[in-house]
Amino acid sequence: AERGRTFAMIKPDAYNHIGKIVDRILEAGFRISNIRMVRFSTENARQFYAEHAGKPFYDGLVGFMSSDVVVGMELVAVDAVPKWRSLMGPTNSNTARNDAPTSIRATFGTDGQRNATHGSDSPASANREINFFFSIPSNTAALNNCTCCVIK
Ligand code: YYY
Ligand code: MG
Repeated sequence: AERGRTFAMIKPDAYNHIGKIVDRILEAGFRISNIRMVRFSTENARQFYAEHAGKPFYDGLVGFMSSDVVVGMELVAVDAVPKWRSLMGPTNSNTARNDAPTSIRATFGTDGQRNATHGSDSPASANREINFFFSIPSNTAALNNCTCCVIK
């Protein structure tokens, strides 16, 4: 088996669980080789999920993904792509609670849209997603303007 990389992202609904999710990633033996917080514009979200354009859930997904900040990570491990997808669990968090009750999506997600994390589906997707994510221009104003949490 060879070491490879994948792209992981903590979605807006899991903002309050960033630390716990990063802990699970490290405890599972991944190396975090890059990490960044970004607020997706609508256009960023449309591009990131371009493969789903035209599907009934696309507009809702784009709105959700641009509703608050995300944390993207480049993860390195042996068989990184399937290893991270297995740690996340099934796409729908309700399915995850039945089929993989200790998974990240079972623990921190809500439903078929608000499912806490993203993971690449292949090494080619990982390359594309890492290049895309770490090339988004920084916008610190957007990071400070979150509407769903209160700065104490
Ligand atoms: O790769 P993964 O995230 O597990 O699922 P995809 O089929 O690629 O869908 C991407 C994303 O879209 C999913 O994480 C939630 C959302 N979504 C949705 O809102 N409703 C669906 N019926 C299917 C997917
Ligand atoms: Mg996918």
